[in-house]
Amino acid sequence: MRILVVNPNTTASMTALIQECARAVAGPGVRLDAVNPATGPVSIESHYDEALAVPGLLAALAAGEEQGYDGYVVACFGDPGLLAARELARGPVVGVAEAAMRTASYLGRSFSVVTTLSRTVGHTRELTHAYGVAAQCAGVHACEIPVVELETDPLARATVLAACEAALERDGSEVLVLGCAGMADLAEHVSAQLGVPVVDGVAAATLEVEKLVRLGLRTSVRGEFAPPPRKERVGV
Ligand code: 2AL
Repeated sequence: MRILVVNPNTTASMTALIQECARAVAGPGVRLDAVNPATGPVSIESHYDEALAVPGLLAALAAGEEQGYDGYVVACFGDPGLLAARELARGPVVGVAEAAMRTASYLGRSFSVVTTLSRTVGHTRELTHAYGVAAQCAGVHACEIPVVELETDPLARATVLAACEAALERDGSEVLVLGCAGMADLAEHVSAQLGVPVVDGVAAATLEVEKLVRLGLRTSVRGEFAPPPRKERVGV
């Protein structure tokens, strides 16, 4: 089985981290690669960034289809372009936000999300409704660390941990979801410190894709997610 993880931002060091965290959970017999687009924003933390990142994500997916991957992970917590990606790929496509939130819903009555900047909170809330888990999401909180600074700020780990602790306290929740693919390596540390399950979407989405492929399940092409209609798309 071959799984392609697409980091839709262009920061190669983050792609390497994502690949390492995805490979750490993938089962035997899974060949997993991670890529990022050559052009686009270095991080995705606004609607504008999302819109600009989607063409590169779709190009990476189209290349993956030519190379025969069995399934895909969209590794950004806004799940940008996820539905378009489903139209393009033969195999299943899972976003890290949807996988993380659905996984968290198995583990307690309520979960809290800790994300990067407060401007992404609204979009994350919208996703909880889209995925049908809004009733279980007790809160979405920002740690106010820009995505690229998760790698460079020596205080990032401590700041994320403090935001997670505050979120549990404020929401009275039982489970944490890390709201950025760039936090993928923090789940174990935060869980050990705070004594609650902490879900990283990169790991959750990787195993979700692996499960779907193993079950022989693919995106339905009966309706909405059929390949997009053939037509001229000027300049694309
Ligand atoms: C993200 C993410 O996962 N990758 C990225 O560039 N931005 N999410 C976020 N909430 O900032």
